[in-house]
Amino acid sequence: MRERNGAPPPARIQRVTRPWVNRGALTLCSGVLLALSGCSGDHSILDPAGPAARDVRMIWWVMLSFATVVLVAVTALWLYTFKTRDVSRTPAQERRVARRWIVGGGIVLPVVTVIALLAFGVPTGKRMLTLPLDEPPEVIEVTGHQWWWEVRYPGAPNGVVVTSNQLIMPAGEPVDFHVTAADVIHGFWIPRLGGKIDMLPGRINRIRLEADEPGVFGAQCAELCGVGHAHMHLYVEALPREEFDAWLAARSEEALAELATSDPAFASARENFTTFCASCHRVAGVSAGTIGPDLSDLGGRTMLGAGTLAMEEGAVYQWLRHHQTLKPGNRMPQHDDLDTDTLSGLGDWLETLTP
Ligand code: HEC
Ligand SMILES: [Cu+2]
Repeated sequence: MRERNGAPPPARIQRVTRPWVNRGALTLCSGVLLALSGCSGDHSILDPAGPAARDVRMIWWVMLSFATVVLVAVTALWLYTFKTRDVSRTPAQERRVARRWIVGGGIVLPVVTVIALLAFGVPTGKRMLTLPLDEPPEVIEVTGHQWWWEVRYPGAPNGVVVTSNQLIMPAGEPVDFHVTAADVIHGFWIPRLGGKIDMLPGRINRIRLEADEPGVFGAQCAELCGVGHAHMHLYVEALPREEFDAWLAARSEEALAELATSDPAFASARENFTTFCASCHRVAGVSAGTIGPDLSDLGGRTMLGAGTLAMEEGAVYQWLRHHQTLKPGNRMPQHDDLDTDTLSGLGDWLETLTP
């Protein structure tokens, strides 16, 4: 090798041995697998459990396919621009070609695209509207609070039933949800049933959803609403009509009041509740607070704190003692001033409230 200007000869270039698997392909594969793992489960729009959600999934596939076609077409056009220009065209011909692209790509294509997508989107949206039906559907009112859910059944036969952090609905029939918010904007979304819809303070939004079969579905507040947003889960369960009616009947004002006040063993717990908790919480027959969740049927729930803590023996005490650690920033004051006996007495009593 000839040396130039006294510089040392370039180091011999080593042949780079290729790794056994291509790293890019590996990354792509794991990315796709990760994305696919979101396709099933409690919160997946690709695993619908009702008519509205099936429509939403259809639109999703239509839009994905359409977007793929557009991507391929645009890529083809982009490659086409690398072709050598036809220099034999006169300026007038050039202008005509340019105009064709503008009219075709800028007007015809978007108009056709938008019409095609509307043809799918409008009927789906219409299905979720609360239009009049021959037989009026069950109405369930859901109010978003920072960071819990209030659920009311205005059509219950023995007067309005109120519960919190659980939404029990009849299966196999349309249900109208009237949603609103008490403080900031929240989002009502049960992905496997359809939706979603904003919950706005001072306004009632309506959406009609249906669950084909009885089952349990996940729901999560779908609008960033403050520090507790991630801990704002809603337990949704669809029951056969007869079980749903029995569920409502067990939560009449009288039945709940009887449940809360009948056991003399919890007299002191009830007294403590009236002193320390009644200003914020309602327990039918005992108190009427509305700042926090209604606790009248607390013992029958599956979770505490909107999905924060599983309901099991002693869970209510755990909540009362540690709720600011379990759900940081939540709107219930820490009760460090109350001793263990008082709190566990309250917990034991509330856990018996199982209609
Ligand atoms: C200043 C109002 C306030 C007071 C006083 C208060 N709470 Fe709460 N409580 C709340 C709020 C707000 C929540 C909802 C917290 C969340 O999940 O974000 C809550 C949640 C709860 C929950 C969980 C409910 C659920 O649906 O999962 C229980 C149980 C509870 N409180 C019991 C009590 C008891 C017992 C007392 C009395 C020692 C008490 N609270 C005092 C406001 C209050
Ligand atoms: Cu929220």
